[in-house]
Formats: sequence, C-alpha cells, structure tokens
Amino acid sequence: MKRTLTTFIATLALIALGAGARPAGAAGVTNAVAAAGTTNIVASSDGKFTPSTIVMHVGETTTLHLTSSGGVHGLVSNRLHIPLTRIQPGKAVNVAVTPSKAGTYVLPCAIFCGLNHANMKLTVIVKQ
Ligand SMILES: [Cu+2]
Repeated sequence: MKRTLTTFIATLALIALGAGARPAGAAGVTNAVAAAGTTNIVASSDGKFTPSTIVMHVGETTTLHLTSSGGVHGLVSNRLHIPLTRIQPGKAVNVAVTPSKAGTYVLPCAIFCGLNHANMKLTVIVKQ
C-alpha cells in the first residue's frame, strides 16, 4: 500500500512538472518561425503583443494562436472579421483570419489590462 502511494505521489509530481513546463515551452515557440498558416502571438502584462507586427496575405487564412503570459487581454477587428477574443493565461485560443483587403490594420488591446493598456496594440500588415 505504501509503495502504491509512493508511486501515486511520484506520478502526480511528474504531471505537475509537465504542467509547469508547458508555459515555458509555449513561450519558447513565440519567437520561432510559425508553422505554415499559424502565427503565435503572446500578450503580456507589460502591455505588449509579441510579435507586435505580423504579416498576412489577402485571401490566405492565417490562424492566430493567442496566449497570455500575464493578465487578461483582448483582440477584435471588424475589418479583419476577428470577433472579440479574450486572451488569458492558461487558455490558448485560435482565431482563423482571412483578410479580404490589403492595408495596415492597428488593433488595440480590446480589454482593459492595466497601466500599459492604452499603448498595447498589434499591427497587422495585409499584403496582396
Ligand atoms: Cu489591454
């Protein structure tokens, strides 16, 4: 019985370690070149989207993989057909975007997140 309990606790510790390692892994992916069609964007508590500028193409679908490293943030754009999307720690959310018109779109953070909220924006450059 004692041995079973020890194994159980060891398993729990491994699960906890695995869960703890996940945010670090996700952060590591942030600056990597995104997989085809997917762009990773991290919102942080210091009022930044990283990367702060992304490029898309007219008629091509890009999936935004949104995560937060701290605080609750939001993204929305009527012109890019992005519904109000809540970005919060521990809950990655994907939004598929297919731009229909070239241009530069500046998306301010859509949910008040603190002192740096007013400066928090994501710039989307849509090319033909
Ligand atoms: Cu904000």
